Amino acid sequence: MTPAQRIRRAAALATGAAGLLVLTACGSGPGSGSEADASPPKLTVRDAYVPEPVTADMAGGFLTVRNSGGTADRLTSIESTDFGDVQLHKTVGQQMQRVKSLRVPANGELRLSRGGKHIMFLEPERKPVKGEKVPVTLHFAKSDPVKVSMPVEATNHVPEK
Ligand SMILES: [Cu+2]
Repeated sequence: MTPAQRIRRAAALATGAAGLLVLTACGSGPGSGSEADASPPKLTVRDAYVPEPVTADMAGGFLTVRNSGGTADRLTSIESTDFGDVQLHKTVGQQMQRVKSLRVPANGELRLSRGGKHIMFLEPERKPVKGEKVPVTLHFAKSDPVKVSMPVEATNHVPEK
């Protein structure tokens, strides 16, 4: 949001003249352009794969989101026509925990990998088999959705570095 938009939004929410005065005083002055200087997030996805699951009720998914922009973003949700429920998980000790979103740092990457953060595919339409592809759409807080076709690999597959 630009400072002008923020002021308009805030002004629309404010109900009194006093509030408007305060907001005007807090508005951007010359020289406060730090946010505008940073380039927006620019995302690319690579190394996506789904190990063929051992059981029929869930599967893990891994990929790396690279951000070459100057602003961080967040992976907020994932959907797939092949699964009724897709969650974002992190691993704490031996336990998996659901998280609401995962940060994609500016000029950095979010790496999902075995034993760490991962995609949890639940309620499969049918069990994914090696050689197939799992279509997913990644949703981000700032960037447009990204569609990825995740290849199903062998259960013990480890990606090359
Ligand atoms: Cu999990």
